[in-house]
Amino acid sequence: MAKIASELLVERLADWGVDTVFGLPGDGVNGIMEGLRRHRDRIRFVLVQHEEAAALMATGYAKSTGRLGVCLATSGPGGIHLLNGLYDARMDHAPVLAVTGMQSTSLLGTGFQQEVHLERLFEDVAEYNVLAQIPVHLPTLVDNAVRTALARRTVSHITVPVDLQESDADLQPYEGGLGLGRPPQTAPVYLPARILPTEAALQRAADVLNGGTRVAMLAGAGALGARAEVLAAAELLASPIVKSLPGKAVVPDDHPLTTGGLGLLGTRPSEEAMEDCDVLFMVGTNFPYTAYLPEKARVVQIEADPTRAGGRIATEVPLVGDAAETLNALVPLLRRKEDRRFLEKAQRGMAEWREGMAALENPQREPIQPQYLMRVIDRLAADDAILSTDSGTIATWAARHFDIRGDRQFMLSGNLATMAPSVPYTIAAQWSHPGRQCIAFVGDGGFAMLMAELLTAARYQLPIKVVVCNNGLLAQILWEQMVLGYPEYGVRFQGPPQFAPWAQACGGLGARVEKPGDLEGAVGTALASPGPALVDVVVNPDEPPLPAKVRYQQAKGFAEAFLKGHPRRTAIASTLFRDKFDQLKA
Ligand SMILES: Cc1cc2nc3c(=O)[nH]c(=O)nc-3n(C[C@H](O)[C@H](O)[C@H](O)COP(=O)(O)OP(=O)(O)OC[C@H]3O[C@@H](n4cnc5c(N)ncnc54)[C@H](O)[C@@H]3O)c2cc1C
Ligand SMILES: Cc1ncc(C[n+]2csc(CCOP(=O)(O)OP(=O)(O)O)c2C)c(N)n1
Ligand SMILES: [Mg+2]
Repeated sequence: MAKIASELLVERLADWGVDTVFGLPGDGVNGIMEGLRRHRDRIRFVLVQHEEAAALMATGYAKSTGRLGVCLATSGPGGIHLLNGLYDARMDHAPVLAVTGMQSTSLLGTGFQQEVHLERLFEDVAEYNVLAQIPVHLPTLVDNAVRTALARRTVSHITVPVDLQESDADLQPYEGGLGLGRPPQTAPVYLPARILPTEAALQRAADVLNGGTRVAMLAGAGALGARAEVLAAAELLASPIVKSLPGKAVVPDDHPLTTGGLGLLGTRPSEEAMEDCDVLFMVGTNFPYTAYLPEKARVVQIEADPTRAGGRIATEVPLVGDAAETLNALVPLLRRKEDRRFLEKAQRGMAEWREGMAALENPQREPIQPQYLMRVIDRLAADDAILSTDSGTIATWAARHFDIRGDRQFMLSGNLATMAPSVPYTIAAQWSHPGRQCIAFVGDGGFAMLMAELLTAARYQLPIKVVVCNNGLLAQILWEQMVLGYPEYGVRFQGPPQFAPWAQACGGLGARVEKPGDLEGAVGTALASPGPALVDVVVNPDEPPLPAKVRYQQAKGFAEAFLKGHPRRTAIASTLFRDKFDQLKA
């Protein structure tokens, strides 16, 4: 059997260590599918139901393993479907390669069926973006694409015309030109460089940090591999560790040095630490909500990408380097702070905050409080569970009522903030971490968008767990409308939809829970079940995801929406009253 050009592409991906391609075939990639079939001992093809999910799986694979994620889609509509997942990868700095099909070279420019120029469409999302033209350069295009994705933690894209995919691998290119270049021959090698700030820069940073009396650290996704170093620095500096949401797993939530998150989903002591600190120490974060950053503090930042060092706030010492290595070099220059009052105040605030949050996890209340649902999952999940959540109020409950402990990981679509990533993320996480518990905590709106992927989980016997926080509406947007002073509009589905029958139809376990007393049993059974399992939990739709400090404008908007005739004002007011009552009682 003569080798076809697609095999050059597939073999080279395997040489790079790629073991999985998430995708869906079509007439635009039949040649590549044949290449994958011929090399199925080296790379597994995971068939999905929707290409958006394939791209999100590639992103989830990259986020949960730190390795390159790869997805495949056919020409035209297949490629177009990938886009949202690719933007998620790009914006959260996950290395992902997309391979797509393109119409035959002989037809390009004729407006043929599915002649969508994906290399133009992907111009904005893909940093390396190329239309392959001849077999002999395919390995080099793969080398360039993979190296770019890894080095810049971004998206690469190769689109391959169908005739090229099926052509002989040794088909020779046209000859011509001045003959100054050979057909490329490169190697599948990328060795990351070690980047460390200079001694002088480290000393400047240490001087600012040692000079502060109230240092607050803000740690983000870039510090996920630097737990010990972050803790060592914070301990010396007597600094509360505030975490961005994607950085939730940097340190455990019950560690005495952390005050949890910052922003709308954050905690009050984190907000206060930002307001009162005299030095802000940012580590591996590009935190976007600048209104939550201090107005006056001196700023030191550790950031791996020089283009983002100092990119959010006026920064005195932007240190370019890896979080763990830079902290290792910096810690010997730090003096242990004797005055630990700033940290102690944050710790008192945090103890109070956690009590207030626990009071909202009331197991008696009916309908079920989403906070209670999240805490039940937290209590029953393994110490190395991987939890993914979607955009919506679910993100608030996950931020505040699910604790990182042990080796738990946490994923969400941070900067794109798309709905529906967590079922695909969870499938990819389960695929790459077969022994771990992988849980998707989703809203009814987000789950319905990509719920077909339960079929994918069942097809590959992946024992993923899905918990639907089912309020029958797009709650996040309802609350946003109210904060703006608008009564709700266009956010309510017809009753909380039924998802358990769908899970059963996919061959998994499916349970519906409406009574709080049934919750622990149902979640426990799902977590223990050997196959995919879904628990559809009807929760209180009137529970607002309140910010830690309600600002005047937010309260005013709420009141205005009530006055303009919000249809559920009585139910919402009664929920707010019961929340306050539970907290006072505690
Ligand atoms: C519904 C919803 C609500 C949200 N609410 C909040 C909220 O209240 N609070 C919140 O924090 N977020 C929230 N987010 C997420 C938010 O939009 C941003 O995605 C997030 O704040 C960015 O976190 P980050 O800076 O840690 O991650 P990123 O933006 O990914 O930045 C990480 C930085 O670390 C750098 N880096 C990577 N590796 C290293 C390394 N080894 N060493 C050093 N640097 C490195 C990267 O170059 C990058 O600049 C929400 C998202 C959703 C979907
Ligand atoms: C693809 C996409 N469409 C729309 C939005 C805007 N949006 C953000 S959260 C949200 C509601 C999500 O509803 P659901 O999944 O039910 O979660 P809930 O807020 O009800 O907990 C919407 C519509 C988005 N972020 N992404
Ligand atoms: Mg909902």
